[in-house]
Amino acid sequence: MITLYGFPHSRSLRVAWTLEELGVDYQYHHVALDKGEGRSDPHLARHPGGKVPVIEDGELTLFESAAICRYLTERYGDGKLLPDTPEKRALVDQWLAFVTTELEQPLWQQAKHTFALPEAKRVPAIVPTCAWEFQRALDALERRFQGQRFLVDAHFTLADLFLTHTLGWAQSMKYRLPEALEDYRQHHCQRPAMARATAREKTATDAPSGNNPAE
Ligand SMILES: N[C@@H](CCC(=O)N[C@@H](CS)C(=O)NCC(=O)O)C(=O)O
Repeated sequence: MITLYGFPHSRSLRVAWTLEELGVDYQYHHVALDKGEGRSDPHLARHPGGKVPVIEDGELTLFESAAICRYLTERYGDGKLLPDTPEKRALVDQWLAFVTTELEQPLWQQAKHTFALPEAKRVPAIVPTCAWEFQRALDALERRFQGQRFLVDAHFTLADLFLTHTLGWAQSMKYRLPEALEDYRQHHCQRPAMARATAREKTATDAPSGNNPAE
């Protein structure tokens, strides 16, 4: 069975959501990043940077949320979450790269310099530049987004899953999204698989330590 190593409200939700969309069985291992568990030897053996998400699937250990979700859809998707032509799959990859490099990075920089980094490492003066960069990426997205329900093809793909998740970060960081994008985000957030993934994350987090699979 697949094991997902994750932490609530992090990028591991993308993986849990993908697994739920695909209907693939998995166990969720909560990595207590807030207690330094990411830097433990067992976790550093899974991810050299001590981060989440990571999955184990048989002999394969894989990190990086986009690579993991892409693998899962290739391996277990059976037509779900990926279009059926190379050209359309390339467009999904384009949006995955756009979301994880252009859109997410300014948000993540802002989060790091606001609360995520140790206080002594934060540079608060960078925050307005992050906001400016995020707005530029959002403007670029808007130039291509015509209020459609899906980014590629006529059904929900990984591109929509990643964009919805990342727009959720923006929304929780108090950015005001253009109405059409906020409508798109809210619509996809209502997918039952997203609710199941969030519930799964919460159950794993609330479980007393020792309920995780053995290290
Ligand atoms: N590019 C990576 C980013 C992974 C990442 O930064 N994960 C965060 C949680 S969202 C983490 O584990 N942070 C712990 C740390 O930096 O020590 C991905 O998409 O998987």
